[in-house]
Amino acid sequence: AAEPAPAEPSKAENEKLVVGFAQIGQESGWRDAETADLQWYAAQNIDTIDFKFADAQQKQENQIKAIKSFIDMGVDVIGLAPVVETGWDAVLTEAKEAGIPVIFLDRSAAVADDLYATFIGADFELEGRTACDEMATLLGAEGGKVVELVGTVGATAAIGRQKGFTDQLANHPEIEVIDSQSGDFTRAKGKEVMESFLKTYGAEIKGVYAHNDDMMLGAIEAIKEAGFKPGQDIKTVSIDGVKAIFEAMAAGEANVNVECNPLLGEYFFTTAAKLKAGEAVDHRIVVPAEVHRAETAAEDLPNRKW
Ligand code: GYE
Repeated sequence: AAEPAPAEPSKAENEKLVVGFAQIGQESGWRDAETADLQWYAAQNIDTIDFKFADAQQKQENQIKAIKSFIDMGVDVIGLAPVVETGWDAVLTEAKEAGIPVIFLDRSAAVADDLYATFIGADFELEGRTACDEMATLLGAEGGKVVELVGTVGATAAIGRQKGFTDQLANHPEIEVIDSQSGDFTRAKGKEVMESFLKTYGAEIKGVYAHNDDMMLGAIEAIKEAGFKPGQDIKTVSIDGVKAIFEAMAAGEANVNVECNPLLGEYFFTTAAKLKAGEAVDHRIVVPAEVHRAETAAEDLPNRKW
């Protein structure tokens, strides 16, 4: 009998777009959605993309190790979500010397312009200013005291979200931020910090601004356990747009969400392909977003993609 025809040879490895991505970890629902979207996009394009994914478990040193191993492998493009903004010069200089372009995805780093090709991500200061305007609307003419749950200290997303909100307070003198503490973008720490805010300030607190939904979801638990009604006694504004915050809004336990889009797979890989081909890309690619409020949360819920 004739031998079966050999399977179509797969595209030679070196013809594929080989991309390494140094992910931060799994601190939030937002980041899980981002990772899932990157992996989904790569899987859809398995014939043309070879995706190497590293989870740094929240540690910068692990991200640096991952980048070094991507350089050793000779990948075409490196992606990095810098956990904090500083401490990247040495490893990014190595990537540059190896001729490998670097994409900052979802957060940026404080380095010279020639150490990275582009930063793809949201406008965090705009998110912060928007959050402040929304808080002002929720608190009305009377205004009130607000506490702030800050993201990871030194992270672009935390720096910008704090600055935007603080700058915008100039237009809302009736609002006062009485305390700001980091909850590291996690639900558990958000709850812990909110518990301590409630112990210190109790019924004085009229609003909570959280740099992400996970911290707000923790804060909502703390508020309920302290005997207050989140969404009523204490108004909430948080950032990201994960399903759980839409559920909380639909249940009347949260008020406003400023969306930040984690579905960055297409942005990331199409930009990486251009870089491999030697095409020019914008040095800053802003991912747009929207505001969602409790009033429409129940309708919005079935359409949420993350
Ligand atoms: O908002 C937060 C995550 O860097 C934009 O990081 C990202 C932020 C996101 O952990 O939930």
